[in-house]
Amino acid sequence: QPAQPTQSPVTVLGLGLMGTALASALLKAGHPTTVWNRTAAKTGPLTAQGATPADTARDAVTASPLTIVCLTTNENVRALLTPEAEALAGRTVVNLTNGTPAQARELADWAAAHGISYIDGGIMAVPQMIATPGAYILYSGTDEAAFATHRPTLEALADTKWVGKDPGLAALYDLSLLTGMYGMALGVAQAFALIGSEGIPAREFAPLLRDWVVAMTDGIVPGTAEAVDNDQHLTDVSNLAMNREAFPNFLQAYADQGLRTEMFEPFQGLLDRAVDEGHGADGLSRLVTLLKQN
Ligand code: FVH
Repeated sequence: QPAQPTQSPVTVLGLGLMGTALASALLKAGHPTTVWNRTAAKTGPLTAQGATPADTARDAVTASPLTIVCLTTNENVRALLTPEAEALAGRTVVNLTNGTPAQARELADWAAAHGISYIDGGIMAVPQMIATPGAYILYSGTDEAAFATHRPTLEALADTKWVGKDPGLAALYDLSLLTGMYGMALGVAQAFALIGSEGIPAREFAPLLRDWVVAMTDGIVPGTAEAVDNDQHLTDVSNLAMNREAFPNFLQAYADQGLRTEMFEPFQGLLDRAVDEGHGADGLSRLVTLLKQN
């Protein structure tokens, strides 16, 4: 019987909902996994799955060539890793904590100054999706060779998408994708509130709303991309002047139906500015340029 290839050891720092899902996936894929969490009790379920709990973060990072860290914020990551710089030298840190491009670049500079390979990541999944089809994680960092070395391990978590050597890129892609999600979620919330103001059950309205949002997304995303890349925003479909005149009806209807208008008031302001600045004949893609600060 041929011997099974030995899986590479990994350390996971931070065992919140996401860190626990990551460590569990690594264990299921056969990786010797060392775990550490500020609140030690959270190591229990993973220890039962075969993980090795470490008493200190230092013990944890020295147990493996690769440390995956997933805390609440990058401020916490910085505070946790700073005293461990020497122990991490010559090893790789993959930081899957949500953060900004600037934070990722700062952590990468700190790591480079201490001989640590730093890869930043953005998880495009909720914990329940880890190690299931459809989940993926964005990665970027100056040391692409370190990513190549650890890619087989990282594949145990989710599909890997390398987005470039600038450490800030994974966060940029992550926040941009989540921005699209939040925009959609806000619209969906207002739509359910509006339809529900007349007692129509959300469940009854949901199929209509879902199909509408999917169809609009299929049209708007590629159409906006074309317009932005060609810097050509004129439209014969639905221009900003028309939208500016129509949108007060929406705000009025929200108020008439007993709803708050705070979420969509800024949109009226943006439409007003677009038309006032001479873009009335353009489509909604023009808003992309108007969102830039001068
Ligand atoms: N959960 C999700 O759906 C999203 C999916 C996309 C990625 N996000 C980001 O992942 C990071 C962690 O999220 P999480 O869901 O695991 O968060 P929590 O369950 O709240 O766990 C937080 C862990 O962070 C530890 N921690 C907090 N502060 C410190 C600190 N100063 N020093 C050391 N560890 C710290 C905390 O430890 P404890 O409270 O248990 O002691 C947890 O292990 C996050 O960036 C999401 O945006 C998740």
